[in-house]
Amino acid sequence: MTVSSSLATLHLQHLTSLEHAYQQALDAHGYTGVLLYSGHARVHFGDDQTASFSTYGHFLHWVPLPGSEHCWLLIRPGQRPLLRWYAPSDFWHLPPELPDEPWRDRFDIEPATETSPPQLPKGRFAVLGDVDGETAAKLGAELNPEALTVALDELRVRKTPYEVACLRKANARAFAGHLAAREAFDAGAAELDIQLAYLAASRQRESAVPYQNIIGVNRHAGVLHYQHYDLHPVQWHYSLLVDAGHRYRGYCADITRTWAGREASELFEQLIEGVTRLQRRLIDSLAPGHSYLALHERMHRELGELLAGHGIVRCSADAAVAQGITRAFCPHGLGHLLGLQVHDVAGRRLADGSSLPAPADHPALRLTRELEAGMVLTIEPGCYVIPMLLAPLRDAEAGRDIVWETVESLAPHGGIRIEDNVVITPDGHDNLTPKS
Ligand SMILES: [Mn+2]
Repeated sequence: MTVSSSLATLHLQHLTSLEHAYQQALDAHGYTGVLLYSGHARVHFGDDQTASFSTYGHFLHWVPLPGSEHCWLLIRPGQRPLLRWYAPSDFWHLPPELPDEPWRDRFDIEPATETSPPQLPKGRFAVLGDVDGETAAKLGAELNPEALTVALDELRVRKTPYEVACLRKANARAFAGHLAAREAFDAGAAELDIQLAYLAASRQRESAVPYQNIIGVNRHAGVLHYQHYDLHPVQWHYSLLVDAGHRYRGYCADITRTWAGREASELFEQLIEGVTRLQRRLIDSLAPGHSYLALHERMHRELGELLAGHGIVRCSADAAVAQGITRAFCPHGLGHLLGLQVHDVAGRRLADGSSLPAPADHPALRLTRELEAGMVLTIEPGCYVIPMLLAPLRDAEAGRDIVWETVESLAPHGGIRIEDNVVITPDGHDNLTPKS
């Protein structure tokens, strides 16, 4: 067995609750069953090479097979789930093998050498996933009906103990990578070498990470989704921002740390400390019933206090928020739901499916719901010097409240983000990210 017996047992309990929840959702929407497609990697145009690939979340919700392609899972209430497992005879590749784990006994497993879907019995079926209309029509199934998709998305919002255990494990592995990344930076490594140190310590290949790791040295730390890995070490070491995760049985970690380099200013070190403390205060207050939007707004107020307290703005915290100054220093949301997708489903919807959009002045906020026990989410306040966002303030009235000399002194450090992954419990919360 490739998994601990306690996790295997939790997985079986997870399947039991999933069977019940699917039964209710299918009954409520009048379906005989649903066929979930794993998806498959896309071939580049005019080429025989494929892009990296993520298996569909609703498929992974049942089976811990990230990376599996051309597989189908048929769910019918009261019957054993049918897994059509694609394992072609192929001497070019190693044919995939199912792990030897107890969950297999709960499924009817049908090995397939063809990519085609299983035949559907009589009844009203939906097919969910990256499937074309022709295939769905041949199956006689409704393709990605929205109401059912929304209902199944909602089942992923509150995590079972199995899912929390997987997310905790993903966090532990990612964290080992973060420590190695910091060590590599302290030893003078280039961004690419920091990335490689991260991958080695977290034991994963680059194509398996849940999202492209962000390894930003100096000004690159201020590029929110910085996408390159410089090959050459920098001369001056101001800062390192690493936003990087791990995928365990499909479940994603999403952790960010920012470290001061040898040449960092004292103010930047104080700001890292300040953002870290701000982040911990926000985490300390997490419990069911809180509005995530209110927490996001609190982040801005406390960021205003941090800017005022360190002489980066001359105005009050409230004035910094009101004039949009804090939004220029932190244009992203406080965080998002986390699970089988790094930005997990249903963050901006109510349980009944009605939408709960982000407010106009915080369009990037990915989670607008009230917190509930079982939700896993990130808390990731940031503070950056982003020239494109600060430039318009220079000539505006708000610009008079900004101490530009100090901002310029921070610019070579790029920015700061501190991000942990937290599960909401019935009486509070549990931080899944190891302590630094
Ligand atoms: Mn995140």
